[in-house]
Amino acid sequence: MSELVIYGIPGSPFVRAVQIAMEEKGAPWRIHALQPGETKAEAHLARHPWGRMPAVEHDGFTLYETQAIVRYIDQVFPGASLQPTDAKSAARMNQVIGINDWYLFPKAVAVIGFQRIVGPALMGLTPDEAVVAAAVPEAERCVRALDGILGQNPFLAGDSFSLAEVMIGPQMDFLGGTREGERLLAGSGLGAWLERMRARPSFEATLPPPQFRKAA
Ligand SMILES: N[C@@H](CCC(=O)N[C@@H](CS)C(=O)NCC(=O)O)C(=O)O
Repeated sequence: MSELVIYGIPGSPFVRAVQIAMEEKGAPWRIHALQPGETKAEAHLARHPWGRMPAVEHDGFTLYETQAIVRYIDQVFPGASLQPTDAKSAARMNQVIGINDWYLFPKAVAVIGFQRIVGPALMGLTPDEAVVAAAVPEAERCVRALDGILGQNPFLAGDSFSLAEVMIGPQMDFLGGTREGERLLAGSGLGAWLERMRARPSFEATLPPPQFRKAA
């Protein structure tokens, strides 16, 4: 089985989603690590016109956009399926992936995570407290909505681990490394779910570098 090459900066939640999907499948992968400025360099723009990460290469096939990548991984590699077959659970999984891509990442994790973790760690920036405070209501809405979707189920789409966990897990882990995320998750079902995800071998095998795990 040929390995999947993942282009990105280790520690990025979207890059980690791909790593987690591969670990869950028990399939071979390696990171082609990019330096922070490199996502906008010509070589990477040829892989990803928006200069984002991850982009992947498998058997000469190239792909970007994380949800397309993890769906491809699930189809191509053997192992337990990461997508439910019944319509309602599949719809729930897709709903959660939509929440991730439209609300959780762009409006909450990207803002709070940059201010608290990425900016200070990579650029020596001091968090702008007003920017963080403005993003907290959206983070709270996301945590509340996902907590409601989880309900009493063990996983976001119901009974089994799915691409909903693959996509949301690394984002929540990243957010949970900030004081705002920690506070929002404390005592919630989603917080307990995150602890269970953190204990999975696929999450343990893909831990971000220490400076991206917790805000200073
Ligand atoms: N829609 C894209 C979003 C990917 C994305 O925004 N990745 C972030 C890192 S978590 C990124 O590339 N940031 C670098 C940048 O914006 O320059 C996907 O699903 O892959």
